[in-house]
Amino acid sequence: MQRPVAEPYKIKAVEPLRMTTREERERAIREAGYNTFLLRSEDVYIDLLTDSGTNAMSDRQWSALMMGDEAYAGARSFYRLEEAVREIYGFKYVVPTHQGRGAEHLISRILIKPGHYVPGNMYFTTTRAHQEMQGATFVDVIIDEAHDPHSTHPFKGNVDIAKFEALIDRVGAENIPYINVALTVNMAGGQPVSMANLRAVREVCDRHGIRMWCDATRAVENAYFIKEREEGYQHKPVREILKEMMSYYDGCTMSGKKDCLVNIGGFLAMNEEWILQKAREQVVIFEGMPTYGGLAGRDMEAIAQGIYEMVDDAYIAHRIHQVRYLGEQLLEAGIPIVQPIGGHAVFLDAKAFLPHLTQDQFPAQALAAALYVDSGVRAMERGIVSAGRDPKTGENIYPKLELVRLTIPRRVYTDRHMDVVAWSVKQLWQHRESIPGLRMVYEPPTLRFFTARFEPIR
Ligand code: PLI
Repeated sequence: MQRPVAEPYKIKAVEPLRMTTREERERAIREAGYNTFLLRSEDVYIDLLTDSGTNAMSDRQWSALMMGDEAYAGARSFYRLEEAVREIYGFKYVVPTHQGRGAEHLISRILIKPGHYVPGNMYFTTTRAHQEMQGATFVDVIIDEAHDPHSTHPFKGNVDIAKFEALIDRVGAENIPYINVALTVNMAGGQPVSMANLRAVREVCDRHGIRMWCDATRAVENAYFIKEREEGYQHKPVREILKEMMSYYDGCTMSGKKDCLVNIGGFLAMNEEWILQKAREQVVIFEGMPTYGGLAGRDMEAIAQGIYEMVDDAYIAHRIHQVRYLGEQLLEAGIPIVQPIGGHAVFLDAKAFLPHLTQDQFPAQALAAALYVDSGVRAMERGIVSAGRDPKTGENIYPKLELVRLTIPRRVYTDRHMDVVAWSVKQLWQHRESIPGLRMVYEPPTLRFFTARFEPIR
C-alpha cells in the first residue's frame, strides 16, 4: 500500500464554517438569480467557486506583511518582489498590478493594434476581453483534444502547431503581435502544456518574429505535471522546471492570487526594456506608481514570500494530489468529469451529467445551482454563460465544453472536506433527472457570467 500524501502543514488559525438548512439555501439561490457568483459567502459551506485569492497564507507570509514598506515610491517591498520574480521566474523586469487582469490590460494596450490577431491555447475570459477591447481577434490554437472531456492526452493544454502556422499563413506574422500560451489551461480543465510544446512554439515564434507571452497564473501546477509526465523531468525540482518553462517566453502576465498563495496582487514581467518603459507609462494611469501598481507594500511582501513557497516540492505535490483525491472519488462513482484531472479543479461534464437539457438551458449553470442547494457547496459555471457572445455577430458562442468547476483553494480545506464534496456530488448524480434547466432573465453586456440572473424552467 502506498504511503498517503497528507497536508504538508499544520493549521495555526481557523475560520468557522456555517451549515445552512435546505430552505435557507433555496431562498439564497433564488435571491442570487441562480448565479453562484451572486451568493453571499456566509451562506456557503464549502466554497469551491475559485482558487483565486482564496489561498491561506503561511505564518511567514503573515509576518512578511509587517515588513511592508508603504512608501509611495521606491518601496523596499517592490525590490523584494522584483528579486523573487527574477530568481524564480527568470524575467528581468517586473511591474506590479492589482491582479492578473491589470497586467492583461497593460500588455494588450502595449502590443495590440486594431485588426491584430492574438492566438492562444483556448481563451480565458478576462484575457480575451482585454484583447478584444484593443481591437484584436482572439484565435483558439489549442489541440483538438482539449475540447474533448474524454480525451486522456497528458498535455491537453498544448498549442496545435499546425493551427498556429495556418493562422500565420492566413493573416501574416506582422498582424500577430504575440501568442498567448497559458499554463495551465483553466477553461480546458486545468490542463498542462508540455516542455516539448513550449520549445516548438518558441521555434515557430523565432522563425516569424512573433513574441511568445505567458499567462503564468498556474505555471507551478503546470511544472508539476511536467515532472510527473514528461521524460527527463522526474528528478528535477519544480523550481528548476518552472525556470526552464519561463526561459522560452518573452514575458508573462500573472495573477498572484493563484500560484503565489496570496489574496490579492499580480504583475507583468518581461525581458525587453522598451516594453518595461511602456508598461511604466501605462501603469501610472491605470494602477499606480511603477513600484506599487495598485498594491500595498505589504501585498508585495506577501507575494514575494509566496513565490518562494509555491515552488516547494512537498507543497505542490500535495496541492495536485488533493485535487486528484476529489476527482478520483467521482470517477469511481461513474460521474462524468474532465480527464485527466487538472491542477486546480475538478470539472464536472454538465452535458453528460444532465443530458435532458439543451445547451440553451444552461446545464452547467443549473448543475452549479443544484449542487449549492443540495449541500451548500459553491462551484462555478464554465460553459455557455462564461463563453458569452461573438463580438461581431452578437450570437451566443456554443463551447464544446459545458463544465461545472469545483475549484480547490490552496491550503484551505482538508481532504475530509473533499470527502463531503464528493458525497454531495454523488447525491446529485442519483437524482440528476430532476434538475431543471434555466432561462436567463438579465444579461450584462460583458463578462456576463459574473452578474447574469436566471430562473428555473418549470
Ligand atoms: O483574476 P485576476 O484578474 O487576478 O486574473 C485573471 C486570470 C488570468 N488568467 C487566468 C488563466 C485566470 O484563471 C485568471 C483568473 N481566474 C479566475 C478569477 C478564476 O476563477 O479562474
